[in-house]
Amino acid sequence: MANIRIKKAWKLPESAATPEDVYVNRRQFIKNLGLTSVGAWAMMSGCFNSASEAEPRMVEGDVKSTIPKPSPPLYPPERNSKYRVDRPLSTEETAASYNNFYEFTTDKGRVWQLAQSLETDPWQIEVTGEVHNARTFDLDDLLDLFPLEERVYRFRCVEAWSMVVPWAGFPLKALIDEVQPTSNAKFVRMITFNRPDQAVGQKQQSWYAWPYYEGLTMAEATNELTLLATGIYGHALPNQHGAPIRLITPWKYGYKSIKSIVKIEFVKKQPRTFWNDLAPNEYGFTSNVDPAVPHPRWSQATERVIDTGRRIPTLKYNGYADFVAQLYS
Ligand SMILES: Nc1nc2c(c(=O)[nH]1)N[C@H]1C(S)=C(S)[C@@H](COP(=O)(O)O)O[C@H]1N2
Ligand SMILES: [Mo]
Repeated sequence: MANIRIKKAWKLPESAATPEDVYVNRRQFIKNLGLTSVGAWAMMSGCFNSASEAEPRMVEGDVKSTIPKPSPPLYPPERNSKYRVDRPLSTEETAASYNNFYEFTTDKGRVWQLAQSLETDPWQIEVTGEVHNARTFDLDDLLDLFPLEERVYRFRCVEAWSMVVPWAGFPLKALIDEVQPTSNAKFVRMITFNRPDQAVGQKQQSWYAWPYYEGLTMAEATNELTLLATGIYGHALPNQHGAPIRLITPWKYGYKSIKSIVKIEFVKKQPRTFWNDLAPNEYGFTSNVDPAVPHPRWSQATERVIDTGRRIPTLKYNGYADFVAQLYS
């Protein structure tokens, strides 16, 4: 009896869910609310109703209306041809209308509409913890300090879709050199905004452990591939890609590439991460792309190119073994 009710109650949210979250969604929701009785389920349906009353702000028009214009002298930055990919670029409209950004919705096709309510200017990033020069930067301070470059990278989501896009950004290492970590700093922890008033998914999907948090080892953070991206396709990031600044670690599954960062903290111990806390058996801390290690619910041997739907073989470290394999030997 209780089982039937659970299935029913989940019918709606699950239809909108993605492979990445479909299981944890249900499990975590039940765990967090301690839902064991029919009474508790009645309470929950009340919370769904009130959530759906708050109409999220949506943009009119098509995805092109959400894409910023190039704005010299910053955008477009010069392309660094050291980082190239032997596959065609994804089209900008495809990449900008197929996103994971749970702060807004789990529906990849609607993130671009809902994410426009995030206010990204002004924006500050606090850099703190085990560093000699702890400091809060305005986004403009970072753009003054660190020259942008364009890099074409592969991008691979754990859900087995992939794209190739030109990011604009600067190496995270440049910021690390600026703030001077102490010898105690062994890991970097990064955190996204917490603004349920601007992010309807944070408001309505309260069972997630907002704000989103991620982490890297110092060796990963200072690897030359690791970017703080502020732009894509020759202009500033549109909100759906994590404006105004997000991480890019192209050899790791996409969930490591935390969006809309507000805090970077240098710490002694391995930090916890959002997806690992939700489903430790499915999402690890390191999370390197590896075709030989299946996700518990699907193979990682191939990936679906978002532009064509074609499946291609997945490469170890997403094709970046030359840059990062030595980190894991
Ligand atoms: N703050 C935050 N960062 C996030 C996510 C998220 O839900 N919230 N999703 C991650 C996942 S699962 C992926 S695949 C990428 C998607 O980046 P894109 O939408 O720019 O392609 O963002 C990552 N960064
Ligand atoms: Mo992802």
